[in-house]
Amino acid sequence: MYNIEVPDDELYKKLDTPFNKDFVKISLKNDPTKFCVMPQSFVDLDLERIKNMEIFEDDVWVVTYPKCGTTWTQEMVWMIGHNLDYKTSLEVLLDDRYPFLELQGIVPSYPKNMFDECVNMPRPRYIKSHLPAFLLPDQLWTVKPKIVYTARNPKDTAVSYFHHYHNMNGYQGTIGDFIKTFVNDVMMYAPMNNHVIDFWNIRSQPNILFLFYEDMKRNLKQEVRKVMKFLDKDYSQDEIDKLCSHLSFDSIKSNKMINKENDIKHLMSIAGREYNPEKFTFIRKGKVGGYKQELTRESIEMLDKYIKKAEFDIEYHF
Ligand code: PPS
Repeated sequence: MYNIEVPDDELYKKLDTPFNKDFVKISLKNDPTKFCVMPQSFVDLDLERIKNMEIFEDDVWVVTYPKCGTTWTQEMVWMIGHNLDYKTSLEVLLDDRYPFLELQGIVPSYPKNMFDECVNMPRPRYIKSHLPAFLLPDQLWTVKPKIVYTARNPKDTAVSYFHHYHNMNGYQGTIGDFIKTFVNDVMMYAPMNNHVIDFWNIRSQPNILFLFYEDMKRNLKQEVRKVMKFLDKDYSQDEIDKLCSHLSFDSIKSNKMINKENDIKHLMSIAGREYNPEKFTFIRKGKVGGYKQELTRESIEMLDKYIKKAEFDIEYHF
């Protein structure tokens, strides 16, 4: 079903970090345009078991390309799906309420078997993944549980991904080099364009809700209402206002159940580095258009070309 290719390209090697290395290009044998770059450990651990995973119609998935507002979307969807259960939300880590399916495949030293965690969750299961559509479980497309997909403009996504890679994964290269790997589709989870297109093309199916990070920034209440409708929930205006405060940038940033502080500390200690919240926090800037302050003209042009290359009818709001 798949071709697993070990790419002979210097750019891939630049991305090796203590957490993710030995990247391979996984493609569909009968359609090589469907490909994704992942570490070999993902192939060894997760590829087959995820493909064959049993899906239930009451699952609620959040799927995104990395750094598109996954965590924010997860908390919004979880709260709306759980009758605004603040008590549990404030007591249980989001990563335990909404586990990350392929985390062990991409970080093999991660102490939990995340696949088993997801499989064995009490139903309805809430599951996060960054995998592209063609690597997700086959049964997703027949059982059709609810899937919320969030997209973000690739320029802010790439910058956010750089900071993640630099601070959490130990990437030593420059931001300019990172953008090169991003637009050349050799980044982990690349290509971003195809990732988004595959969900954009099925966005009108009733079990898919396609959101934009930028819309959440501009009018969170409106996006909350979309999710309520999608999950058949009804809350009062006051409840929606309270939820939007809970989901605000400052609130998420200071919420230890959501801001991944412990995970970052753990990952950085494995890499022999010290966590310093003055330098990096997972909930970092939370801006639309923040790339303008961080990228050179050359990198912006590269990303503009990359977006154009996709030739889809999505208009990103920068
Ligand atoms: S990951 O690692 O892929 O799961 O990361 P992900 O959660 O997708 O993306 C992290 C970025 O989302 C921003 N974020 C927010 N922005 C605005 N408002 C709220 N409430 C919020 N919560 C998370 C976070 O700051 C990261 O973006 P950057 O640009 O790096 O700040």
